[in-house]
Amino acid sequence: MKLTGKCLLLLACMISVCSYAQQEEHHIPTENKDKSCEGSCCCDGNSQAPLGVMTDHIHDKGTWMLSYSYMNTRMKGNRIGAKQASDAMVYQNYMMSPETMNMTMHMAMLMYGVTDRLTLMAMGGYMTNSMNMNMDTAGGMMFMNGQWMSMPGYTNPGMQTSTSGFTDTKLSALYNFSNKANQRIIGSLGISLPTGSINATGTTLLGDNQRVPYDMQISTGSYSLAPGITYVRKKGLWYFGADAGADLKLNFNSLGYRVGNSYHASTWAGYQLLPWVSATLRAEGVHTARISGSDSVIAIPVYQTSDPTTKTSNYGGDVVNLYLGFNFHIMKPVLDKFRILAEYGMPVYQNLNGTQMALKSNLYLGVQYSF
Ligand SMILES: [Cu+2]
Repeated sequence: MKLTGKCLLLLACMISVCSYAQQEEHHIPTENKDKSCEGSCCCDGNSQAPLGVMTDHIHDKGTWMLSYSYMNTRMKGNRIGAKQASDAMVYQNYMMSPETMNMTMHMAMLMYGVTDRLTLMAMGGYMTNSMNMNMDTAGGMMFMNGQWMSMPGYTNPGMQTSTSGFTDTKLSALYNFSNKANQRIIGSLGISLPTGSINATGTTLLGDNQRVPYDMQISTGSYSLAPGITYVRKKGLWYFGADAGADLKLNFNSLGYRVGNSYHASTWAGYQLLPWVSATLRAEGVHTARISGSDSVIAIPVYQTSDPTTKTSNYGGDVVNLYLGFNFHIMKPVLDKFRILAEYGMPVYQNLNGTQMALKSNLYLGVQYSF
């Protein structure tokens, strides 16, 4: 019932947009009809969506875009549900407590306009994860010969581990349903191929070169489908947008588990401060489901009672982030082919399943080159 209503509303919107666009076609003033604005508009100046939204624009037929993005996600401390949890609280159920985690990705993306409405996109990258863990030093615990032993007076230095490798490869198609010059309605469909590793090794309780838990792996090991819809509109120096999408894992991976599906929605507003720079504010909500199944190497009792990141029930949850962004685009010869974008976000709400590391910040930096 609810879904039918939403579909009808969407259909009505699309029909009105199309008929309005047809009416408007004859009234577009000539100065707005420059080549750069045909097919994929809202792209003039800096009126582009913030960097964290990747499905906001398309390219004119036969044109390309190459981009590099740097992405950094930091986590610090723990949460049990929506509440902050101290190490002492984590130690009530586990011998170890994650302290910080740092995820960095270098991502390359290529876009190509097949027609003025259809753009294809491919992306892949290289990822590095690192994590620090504290150990229950109050109990003077030490892990020896496959078990925890009490050693009064002993202070455990904790544990560091890191992994790195090439990520999954994502291929997407983006289609603009809108005819209007000052807005876009882009439907997108992506497929992610599990080219990254789920066998990455690092330091665990059992020593070096051990397979690390799920969050330290580079890939999910599953094929996934990513449908999405993005709306962008420009009005004077302002621009607005919203998007919603999902990442649906299609199969259990070769190690016998499936990372939870995720669903996201965001909305933003941008304002052109100067001809070459605009600022954006964005709110984003993300829901991630739990992991199904488990990796038998990770699901052993000694891990499960020691390290919260080894338990599949400690994955997934809801997070709301607020982002501030800047888009730079200088409309001078040569320079107009480049765009520089930056976005920084922090969570304002997080409610996580079980005991988990809390998100602290997301940073995105990108350079885009159109040709
Ligand atoms: Cu592009």
